[in-house]
Amino acid sequence: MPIETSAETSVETSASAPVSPGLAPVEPEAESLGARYERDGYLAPFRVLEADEAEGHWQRMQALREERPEDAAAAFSFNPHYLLPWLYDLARHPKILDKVERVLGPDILVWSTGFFSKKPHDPSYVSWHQDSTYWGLEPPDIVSAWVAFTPSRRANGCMRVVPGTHALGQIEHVDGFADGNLLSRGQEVQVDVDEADAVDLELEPGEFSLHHVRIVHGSNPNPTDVPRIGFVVRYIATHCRQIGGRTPAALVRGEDRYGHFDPLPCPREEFDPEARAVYDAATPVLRSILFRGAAQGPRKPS
Ligand SMILES: O=C(O)CCC(=O)C(=O)O
Repeated sequence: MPIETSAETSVETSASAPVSPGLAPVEPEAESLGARYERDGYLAPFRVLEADEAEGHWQRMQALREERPEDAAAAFSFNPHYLLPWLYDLARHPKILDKVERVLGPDILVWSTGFFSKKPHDPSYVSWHQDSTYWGLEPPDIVSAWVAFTPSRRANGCMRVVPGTHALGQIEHVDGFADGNLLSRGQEVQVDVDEADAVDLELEPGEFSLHHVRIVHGSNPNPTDVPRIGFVVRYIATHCRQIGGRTPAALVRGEDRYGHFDPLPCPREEFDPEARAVYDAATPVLRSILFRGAAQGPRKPS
């Protein structure tokens, strides 16, 4: 049982943590974050971007949808960091990696990224699920960072987690493919989730949360005027293996002593041809892993 300290009861929310000149980072925080993550399966909130930087990213997304609608739709629906340097850079941002390192250790790869977007008055939702179900990765030393580009609150359908469920092991899921479900297969856990047990991970623009690959989580529709846009980065420890195919991953911290993944370089510019070639080769392999055994394939990007 972790010993409760003041560091454990107030998770640092910004880069403004007190730092004494000449002193190394305060190690007790590292221990307490690790213990809290081990117990709850999530950590939040932390800040990675200032609010205006997050707004800038959201505006660049909207501009790209105007300038290059097909490229943007494809990229925003699957692994945009392969094609957009500013999202690759966000995925390797030291402020996120400093927290990820606390829970995965020093050697970290980015395996994938994606968006979970809900427009104003959007009925889309995310069914209760565990990420580990179809990713074909083991062991489950995998954590996702959910970065808010817009406010993400209970009112507009923020992500919700059920603390402690990461310790239940892999739970059976059924694919629903329901309209409005943002998950690729509309998968849902086959256990009753008591809504009263769920915690809302409310975030302001530029903040992020971390969640374990096995935690049960989901989200409700957005009935408000405020869009809810989240950029998700899935981090794996370098010892993880991909079952069912060889895929790329970006080494973002430490050393890869295992070589289970092909290196993924940062694109030199938006949609640069070399990056696109890597994307076009990797995407069918990844989709075949994610849709293994499914009754239907991926929906078209919107
Ligand atoms: O954004 C959401 O509502 C769900 C996100 C999610 O399922 C994930 O990041 O794993």
